[in-house]
Parts: sequence; structure tokens; C-alpha cells
Amino acid sequence: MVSEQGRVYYITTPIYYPNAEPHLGHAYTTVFADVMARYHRMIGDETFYLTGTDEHGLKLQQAAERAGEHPKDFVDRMAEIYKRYWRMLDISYDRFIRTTDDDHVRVVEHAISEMHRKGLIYKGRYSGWYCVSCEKFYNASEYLMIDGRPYCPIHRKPLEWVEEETYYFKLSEFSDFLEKVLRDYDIVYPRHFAHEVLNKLRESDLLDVSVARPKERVWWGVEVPFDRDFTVYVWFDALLNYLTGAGFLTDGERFRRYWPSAHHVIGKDILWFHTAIWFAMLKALDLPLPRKVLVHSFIINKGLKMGKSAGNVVRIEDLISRYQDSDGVRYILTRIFNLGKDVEVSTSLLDSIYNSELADNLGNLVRRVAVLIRKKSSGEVTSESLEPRLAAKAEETIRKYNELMSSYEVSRAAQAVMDLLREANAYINEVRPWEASDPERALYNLAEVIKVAASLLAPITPKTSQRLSSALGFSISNPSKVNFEGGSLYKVSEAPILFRKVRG
Ligand code: ME8
Repeated sequence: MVSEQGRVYYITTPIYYPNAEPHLGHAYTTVFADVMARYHRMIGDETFYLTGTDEHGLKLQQAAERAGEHPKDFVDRMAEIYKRYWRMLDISYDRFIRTTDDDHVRVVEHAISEMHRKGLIYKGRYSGWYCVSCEKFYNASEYLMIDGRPYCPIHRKPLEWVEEETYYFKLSEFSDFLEKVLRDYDIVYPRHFAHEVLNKLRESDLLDVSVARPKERVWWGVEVPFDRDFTVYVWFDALLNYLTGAGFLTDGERFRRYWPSAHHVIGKDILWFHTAIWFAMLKALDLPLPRKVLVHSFIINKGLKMGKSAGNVVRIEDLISRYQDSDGVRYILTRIFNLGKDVEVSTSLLDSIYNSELADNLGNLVRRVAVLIRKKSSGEVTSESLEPRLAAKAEETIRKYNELMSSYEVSRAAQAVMDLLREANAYINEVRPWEASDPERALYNLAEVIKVAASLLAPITPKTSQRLSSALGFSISNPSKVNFEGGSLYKVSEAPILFRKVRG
């Protein structure tokens, strides 16, 4: 199913904690969302891509303390670092939202006041085991017991006992609502993640959640408007960024247009927050639910989820230099992207994708075809008609690619393009244009395939597609409408070596 003209596509990533620089795990989500955003822009949808940083709360307060800085100076500096990484990876976000932005702070104040007015927020005492790294309370069925002490199941660090006054959000009132939407609505994708949340809801009674911290403990946050001794819990604050980004409270018309098309891309670690808690918050505000929550699995390294606390992070800049440029990394991340399964990222896996698909399959074909057009056809090719086998393969690829992209299967979409290029490589070896006395038609066919591949790859490898379009003299087309007919003229100005092979 291909989107029609005039449709709106609003896509978001989680807003990351800027207590440290982003690593390959963050790039995994951000590149996937970028590929989807670029694809939807290319097929003519009015697209808005939101990413940003989650800047309040104890974790950031402590990180700033450790750095000897005021939290605002610390997050100002770190937000710039995030933006720099996303520039390095060619991320085409439309807004980089920060939870310290004024319009967002107003949304948080409004939301908590509104829920308080409706009787959905009440004061109480809280006690429980807290993980500062997750910014989350864990109950006995969730934490690990190690040497008689509760540990965070994600960070494997001892939990902290917290006992304090708080404000609760009446999550318990939304139990039937959550049961119904998770069971009957097609929002969470892949579906098994909805079942995971449903099972958790059914296992035990849904408890109210604490949504405020005493200021004397966590002063770095949005003040609770009706009780200035408290700050808003960082997750309650953070989730609302998706509303701020769509123009909630600042631009009602834009909000009504964008919000119903919201697609939240998240890792499976934050599924509960983005379904149970977020859906209940929206209901409490009488707002519609997002269109989709797209949940992906983890990239793991040496058997553990990649993360700072596991000490197994792969640095984005190291991969950018190993794989030539941002496009090498974007392509590899797209190829290993998996909604359902965790993926172990070994150097040998990444090298083999890069070498066989980008350097050999795409790179060699382009180089050979461009060199041959210059040598054997004075730098130009045209033809009235096309070789039917390649034409059929190209048409099938375009159809398959669009179907896969509309169902978030970016890795399989990239592989479909690689299959087309493999077919073109087989064709060139068969027809041997370097020996032919009049190879123009064969070279024309190959240039057409390169144009199709460059258009389909544009959301994934934008710079490479641009380079191909100027080297061979064509323009990148809408991937839902690439035409594969005779009659074009290709003027080759350069025979680029796109990707140099790496060796182990
Ligand atoms: O949770 N594999 O921020 P965060 C795949 N601020 N994805 C990974 C990953 C890995 N090894 N490591 C990180 C937060 N990610 C909150 C979010 S949203 C309202 C608030 C990605 O900095 C993945 O998308 O801990 C995961 O959900 C996110 O980074 C967590 O980022």
C-alpha cells in the first residue's frame, strides 16, 4: 500500500538522555526513523520528523554534578553534541526538541494541572526500589536479587530505596481502557509486543504511578504548578514531548493535522512507558492515541545489550571512518534493523555487509558501467527500448520495495535493491559490453538500473544517490513512481569509486 499524495506522516524517536554521548544503539533508532521520514517525504507525504533530548530528572542532575556544571549548562553542551552526531549521520529531523524548551515546559504544566483538575492526580507517600539510570521504580517481580540485595535488571546496579511524599497518577482507573486498546487496536507493532504488555496488565492489579519527586531530592525538573515543593517525574515530562512537537497548545490546527498520524519509534526497553502509561495519559487528556508504536529489539555486543553501563558501546564516529562515510553506516544499520530479534553486531558481520553489498555489488557495477560508457560510448547513452528481463526485474523490485517500506521492513527493502543490482551484474557479465562493437543499448539498460537503484536507496544512502545522479546525469525520482522506460539520455561526468573495501 503506497501513501497517497497529501497525507501527513509524523514520526518520532525517543528523546535520549544526554548524560553521555549517543552510541550505535541510539543511532540504530534514529537512522531507522530517518529512513522512514525520507521515504515518506519522497513519496509526497507532508512529513515531520521529531527527535531530541530528555534533559530533566535525577540522572541528569547527578551527571551535571559529577561534571561540576549547572544542569542547564551541562544539557546545553550535551544537546549540541547530539546534534553534531545527527549531522554526521545526515539525520533530516524537522525539530530537535529539548524538554527544557519553553513550549514544552508549558505543555507539561498544562497536562499535570489538567489531570489534577479532573481528580486523576492525588497526593500520597511512596516507597520502593528505584534505578536512577532507568529513572524507574522496580517491583519485586521485576528486580534481580543478588547477594540478598535488589539490583536493576537492565543496568545490574544496586537499586536505591526511596521513601517520600509524592503525587500519584491514577493509572489504575485505565485498566479496562488499556486492556481494550491493546487487545483490539492495531497500534503496537510488531503485535507480540502488545501481548507482552497485556500479559503484564493481567498478571497483577495495575497500580497508580508516582509522577512527582520532592524538590529537595530532585530539583532539576518542571515544577508541579499546584505544589512548588515538587518537580514532575521525568518520564511524565518526557512522554509529553510528542505532543509539544506536534504543536499542542501552540498551533491547534497543526496539532489536529499531525497528531493522528504519529508514529513513535522506540526500543523494547521503554515499551511499558509508551503503551500503558502514555496511552493512559492521552486518555486522561481526552486526546487520541498515536497511529503506531513501532518497537524494535536491541543491538547487542558480546552477548549484552549495547549500552554505557555494559561498557560495550560501539562509537558512531569509528564506524563512520571505517565505512567511508555516513552512508556506509546508514546502510549497515538499515540492513541489520530488526523489529523482532536482537542483533549481535560483530565487526565481521558489518564488514561483510559493507564489502559485499556496497563495495562489490553497488560500487563495482557503477564503476564498470560509468567507465564503459565513457570509453565505448563517448560518455553518453540513450535507447528507445529496454531489455525485457531487466525491465521486468526493475518493475518487480519497485513494487516490492514500496510494499516493504510501507510495512517498516527497511532491511528487506534494501535487500530487494541489492537483488536488482545482482541481476544487473549478472547481465553485464553475460553481454560483455567491453567486447561488443555497439554496446550502447546494453549500457543504457545498466544505467537505467542504476537510476532505479539510486532512487530506491535515496532514503537510506542519500549522499550516494545524489552522487550517482550527478555522475550519470539523471534525477532521483519518487520511489513509488520511478519510471523504467526508454528514451532517457545519460551523460556520464564521472566514474566514481563509491565504497572502498575494508579488510579485517
Ligand atoms: O530511555 N539497541 O532514553 P535513552 C537498540 N529518555 N536500541 C538502543 C540501544 C541498543 N543497544 N541502546 C539504546 C530513554 N537504544 C528515555 C526515553 S522517550 C519519551 C524517553 C535506543 O537515552 C532505543 O531506542 O536510555 C532505546 O529505546 C533508547 O535508545 C533509549 O534511550
